[in-house]
Amino acid sequence: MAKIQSVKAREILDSRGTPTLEVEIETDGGIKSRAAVPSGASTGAHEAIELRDKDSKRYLGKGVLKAVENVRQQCAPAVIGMDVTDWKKVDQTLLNLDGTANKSKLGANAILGVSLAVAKAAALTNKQDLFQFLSAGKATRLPVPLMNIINGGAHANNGLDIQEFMIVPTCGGSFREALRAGSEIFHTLKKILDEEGHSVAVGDEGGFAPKLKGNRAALEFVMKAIEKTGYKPGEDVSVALDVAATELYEGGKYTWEGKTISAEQVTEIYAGWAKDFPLVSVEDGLSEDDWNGWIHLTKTLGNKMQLVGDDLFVTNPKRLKDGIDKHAANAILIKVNQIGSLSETWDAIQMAKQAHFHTVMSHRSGETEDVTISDLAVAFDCEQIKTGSLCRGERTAKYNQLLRIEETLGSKAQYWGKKAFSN
Ligand code: 2PG
Ligand code: MG
Repeated sequence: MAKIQSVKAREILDSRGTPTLEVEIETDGGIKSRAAVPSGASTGAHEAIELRDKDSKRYLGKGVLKAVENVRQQCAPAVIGMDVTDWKKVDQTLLNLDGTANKSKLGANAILGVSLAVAKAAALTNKQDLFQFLSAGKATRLPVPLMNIINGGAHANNGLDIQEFMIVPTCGGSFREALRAGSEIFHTLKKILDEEGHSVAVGDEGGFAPKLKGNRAALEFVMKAIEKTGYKPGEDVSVALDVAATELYEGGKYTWEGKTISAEQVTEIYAGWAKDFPLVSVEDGLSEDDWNGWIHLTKTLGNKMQLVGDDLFVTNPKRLKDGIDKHAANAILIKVNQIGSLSETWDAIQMAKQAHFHTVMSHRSGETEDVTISDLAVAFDCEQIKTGSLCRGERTAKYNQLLRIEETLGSKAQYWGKKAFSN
């Protein structure tokens, strides 16, 4: 048993230069841990509340000093003295303290910072890595990375409707080799874009953000890069999208490359692309409250590809249950700050697994150097992880942590590979 002795919080900057919150825990055994909270741009309406100061005199209203104060004044006194290894009980204490359905009292950022720092302190107390502690030493599988090499939507200003064009290296038999494939393709893409006179500046998640003719053109560039690097599309490396379609939705319709179209028409576009490209996964292909559209999409394409609910589910077991019951989507994106505690993240993953939904651990577009999600992906046996492109330190930090985990596992390590997409 190790007791929580102190809980500190501070305002730091995320990868966009916007404030976010960091929490530090110290136990009576002298263990210290630290966790930072990520932040989204294309946030779903049903996410837990990220508390911001709205004081226009500081950080354009985006300061998080209120959340910092909530950790210091409310969370700290409630959890000091508790057993740090009983992280679920600590989480429950925080949830009770907040008492709201969407964490609007303390802020999901305040609660999550404490929740993650406690889990890390617990692992250190047990002299284990976080992934080992959370899986009771059982975790052995490394997730397939969905690597976002062309950025659009809310993450770039290049006019592309679709937010993320991702490569999916299932080849190589290990995470390390899959990462190499991703990096090589990323560099080839840079060369091709440059040769054709396009910008190779990057967006928020480290993918290139060229001004292209449209979504199909972006997919064609990705395909060219895969082939030119020497990988077989569909065999070694596939393609995935995060459409973030909530951002395109208004009045029951979708604005798509200047036209207004229905959910059925959007579904037809994906069906067409699935014929032309090795498209294995589409995330948020439709908007967060377009349940009828999602049901149609899942009926039409659900047996051909992975359909991931991000804004649709917001890592919330209640919304996920609706999706499972309605046969909407067949996979869930997992973002710790959408729900705001580690325990509830775990609950969402368990529910997804029982329903045979695939799970994709995910970063946010606003990240920090904190690499907790890499450990969570392995600990909770998520088939896939989405953590950006092959540049920008806050993205590569997560890949580098997965390399360390794979090395720690040694001969026990397995790579999810193609199985990550099978039923
Ligand atoms: C998403 C994420 C992460 P954001 O939509 O999946 O890629 O973006 O954090 O801006 O919501
Ligand atoms: Mg998304």
